[in-house]
Amino acid sequence: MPKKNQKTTNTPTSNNIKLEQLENHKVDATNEQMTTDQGVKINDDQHSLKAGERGATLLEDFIFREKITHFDHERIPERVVHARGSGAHGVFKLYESMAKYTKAKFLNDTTIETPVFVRFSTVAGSRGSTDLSRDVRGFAVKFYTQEGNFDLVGNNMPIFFIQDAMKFPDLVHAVKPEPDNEIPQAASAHDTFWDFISLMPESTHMIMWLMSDRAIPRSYRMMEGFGVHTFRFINEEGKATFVKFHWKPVLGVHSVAWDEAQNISGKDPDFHRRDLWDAIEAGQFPEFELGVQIVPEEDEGKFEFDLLDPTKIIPEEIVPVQIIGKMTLNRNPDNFFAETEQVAFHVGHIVPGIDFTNDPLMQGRLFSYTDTQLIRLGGPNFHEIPINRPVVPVRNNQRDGFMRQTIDKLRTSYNPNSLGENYPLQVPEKDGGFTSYAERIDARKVRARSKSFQDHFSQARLFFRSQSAPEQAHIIDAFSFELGKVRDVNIRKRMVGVLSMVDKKLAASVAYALGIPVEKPEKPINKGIPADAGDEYEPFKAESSLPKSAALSMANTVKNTIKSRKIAFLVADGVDEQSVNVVRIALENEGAMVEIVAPKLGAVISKNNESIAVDHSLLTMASVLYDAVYVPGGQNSVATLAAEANAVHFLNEAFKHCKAIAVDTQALPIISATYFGPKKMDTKSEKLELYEGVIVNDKPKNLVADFIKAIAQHRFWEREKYRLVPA
Ligand code: HDE
Repeated sequence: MPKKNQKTTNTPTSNNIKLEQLENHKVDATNEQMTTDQGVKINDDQHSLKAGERGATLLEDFIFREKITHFDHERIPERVVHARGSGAHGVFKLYESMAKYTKAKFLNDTTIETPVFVRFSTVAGSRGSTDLSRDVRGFAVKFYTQEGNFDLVGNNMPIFFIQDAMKFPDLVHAVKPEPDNEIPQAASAHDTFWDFISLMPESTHMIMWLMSDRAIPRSYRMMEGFGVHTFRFINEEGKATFVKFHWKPVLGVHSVAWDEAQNISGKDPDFHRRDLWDAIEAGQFPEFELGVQIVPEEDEGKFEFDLLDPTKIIPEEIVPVQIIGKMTLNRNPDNFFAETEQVAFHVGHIVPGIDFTNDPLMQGRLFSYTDTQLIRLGGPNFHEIPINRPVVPVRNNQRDGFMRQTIDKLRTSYNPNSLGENYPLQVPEKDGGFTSYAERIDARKVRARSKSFQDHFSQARLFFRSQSAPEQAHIIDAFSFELGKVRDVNIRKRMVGVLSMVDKKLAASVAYALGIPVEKPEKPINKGIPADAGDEYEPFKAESSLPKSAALSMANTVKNTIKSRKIAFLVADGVDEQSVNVVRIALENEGAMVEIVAPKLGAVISKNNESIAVDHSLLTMASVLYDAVYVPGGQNSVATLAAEANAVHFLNEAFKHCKAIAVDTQALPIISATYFGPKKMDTKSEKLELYEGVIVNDKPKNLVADFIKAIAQHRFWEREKYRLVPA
């Protein structure tokens, strides 16, 4: 395991065949001389060539021209969606063979370690936008399998806004900054987005997820991933089975509070990117288990929703998620542009044993991804960019095009041919040649949508009702915030009308916050379907037969670990080093990361004259960048902190965001200085539980167990009801 602060990028590539392949493309200028792109050694990189010291620059200066020209062309277009992302290398290991369902080799053999490259992203913001916007997160995984690349290009939400790819440009135009003033950046809280959404009731289920805390993850390492569409597995006998893919983070699914998200966006807009990078550098490798929901083909019609409808989940209570393997991200990229920016995912990159379905969203995606890479990466040879290359040979008759790297030696670039003995040869199915699933189709060409796609509210309702009380409150707040930013009152009203189809309490609470009445949803509520419904059309009111699904609430997630959680220790001169060390060691033993935060940088001198290095000053860090905070004892330290506005604010904010707070009993004066601290306290009692997750103890050893338990809980949302802190 690499030591803290040691770049994993320097660690050996071990037996990861993709990393070995990438090694061939890497250069390191250490101990090397500077040259031009043509390999000519450069003598002066400081001055352009001039006609005299004070004269004009000469056109013949090929060194200057080359440098500036290259610089002028450094930028490529950012992705039209998912522009901001962060990548990591890793491996995927199968727990149990899926041979019964799929012939994909990487899902058959538990001894194979498949290299992967993952890119997590936000959707709406541009490349330089904040990580913490309320948004869907992309979760794209490229498996470099022995049968070619398989890309699972998913999101952290299991459904999507629209049912037909035809509407994707409309959706994206609506959510992107408005066209006249390019406002707002990376935010859905504006008129055009809600205008569109309020007219597209098929988006209601997705909107519930987007307004939930899932849209503001604590970390890329703590969110689920979903393939969204129903795919097909195909086994050796050619039998097809429907499959939905899930990624489950080993650390559980956790998020931040909305107020916190907005603060993080200012204090550290790279929060998720940094968190992913730092965790990997510290050897706290992010892990995600791969799960599948398997549905026999014969059961396609057995559900109260259509398996091809990407606005629906298959509730886990109906078809359990079977965990089949684990992905571990264990290496940061060496070069952001070469790897994270140039990686090109495509839902159409599949391998034998996996196939598509007729989900109309998926079908549209099959066109879009190559098309977008052609412009973004500049031509048809983007598969030759090192990060995109399969780890198996690529041989075909595709030729030429911008930036072709391969030097094809054969005279023939067509098939059939006799001059080149017909090479490269087609491969029979039994030897691994890809064949498409021979789905029977007998249909008319129509522009239409199946009636089985018309229930837009039952799963939105299922989602809302499956949430814990605090999660429901957050959803109400999120709608109130977003629609509160909408200026057109008709859009607000229309949206509240849509919400009334989901849940009366939800609609009434949002309407109250907006100061408007709940009105019947407008007719026709959906401009998209059905086109010929006319005045007769009433929104379809279906009820899910499942009242609740536990898997939908983050309240039920993994809460048994504090691994990789960041804990701030607030200290000043005179701190009791015992009180620091005991707690620090205990937390670090559990895998947490402790940082010493003090009024100024350098070191603090403890009660017994020990020097304790300070990681950050209060000026540069804020509680929103930590999971929990601890104030050790030591009278002078505590007195300094209690008089330090930034320290008191730090605690107030941590309290407001419902985080675990622990204080040595000696540190109670600083609690008294906060909004949530009682003004008078009985410090004689050994253990005080002030509020949920606020732990006071005069013995560091005793404090530790409660503190660890509290951090593992992630948040004490119950505390929000006090509405104490104006911070
Ligand atoms: Fe994408 N999507 N998408 N998308 N998508 C892109 O491809 C598109 C959809 C997703 O980290 C683009 O290379 C259409 C669903 C991820 O590089 C583009 C439709 C899901 C990423 C594109 C969808 C996704 C993209 C932009 C509706 C979850 C980032 C840049 C039919 C299952 C991949 C690019 C990365 C990126 C098109 C809907 C996931 C334009 C037309 C549903 C994670 O091709």
